[in-house]
Amino acid sequence: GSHRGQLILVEGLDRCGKTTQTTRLVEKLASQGHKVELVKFPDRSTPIGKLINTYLCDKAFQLSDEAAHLLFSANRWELAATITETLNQGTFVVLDRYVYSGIAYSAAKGLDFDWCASPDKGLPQPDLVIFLTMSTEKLNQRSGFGGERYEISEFQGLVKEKFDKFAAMESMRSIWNVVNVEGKSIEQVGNDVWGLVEGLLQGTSQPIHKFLA
Ligand code: Z5A
Repeated sequence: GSHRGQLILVEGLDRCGKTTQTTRLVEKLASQGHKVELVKFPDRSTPIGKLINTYLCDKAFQLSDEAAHLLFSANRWELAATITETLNQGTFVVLDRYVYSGIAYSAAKGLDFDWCASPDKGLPQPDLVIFLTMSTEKLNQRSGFGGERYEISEFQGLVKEKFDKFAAMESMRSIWNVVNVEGKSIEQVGNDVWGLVEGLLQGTSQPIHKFLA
């Protein structure tokens, strides 16, 4: 059969460079003549995305952690059919955050990990996950926060722990790749990312896998 595009996800802790790297990757793929689209989650332009944007920006807008979690997942389901169609047309899709962020942040707030994973079950599973990481100590320096630093660092540590659960999962083993960005320039991280993507450029005849299904 004909080849579909690959679903490539860049995940990671806050301010590790996900947006910088997904933007660069899409530009590089396009400049080499590949059809490619960038999808950033949360996508704040959709009906549910607009609610998420209000939740993230307006502290007066209160939502339970559970309700917020379900909105982030619903935001991915809003775009799932479009992503699938795009891949099937032979176009690559590069994702900036996805299900792993959704589960890691909510579980770090104290929600049950499996409960968090269940609304995302069945979403298109990435063919490649590139997880950008660095020590929470260095991350803290990049974020430039003052008095709240300790709390933020503690939460980031919890988020990191939850992300690490995926790295250990059998179903993720073949797709999960860690890139340590500590002390590396944007170009150096870009080279590491390209090294992982380079082997996938012909697309694939594999069906799109479903997350945790
Ligand atoms: N969230 C959730 O709870 N559930 C979900 O399901 C999803 C998300 C999808 C907003 O996400 C919040 O939503 C987020 C998770 C939660 N909560 N927090 N915090 P978002 O993706 O919209 O967040 P963001 O603020 O746009 O992304 P980010 O993580 O803060 O940044 P980034 O994309 O990883 O990094 P960047 O913008 O590319 O770079 C950050 C800065 O570092 C920037 O000034 C760069 O120029 C600089 N940078 C980048 N690379 C380097 C290197 N190599 N060296 C030095 N400096 C660098």
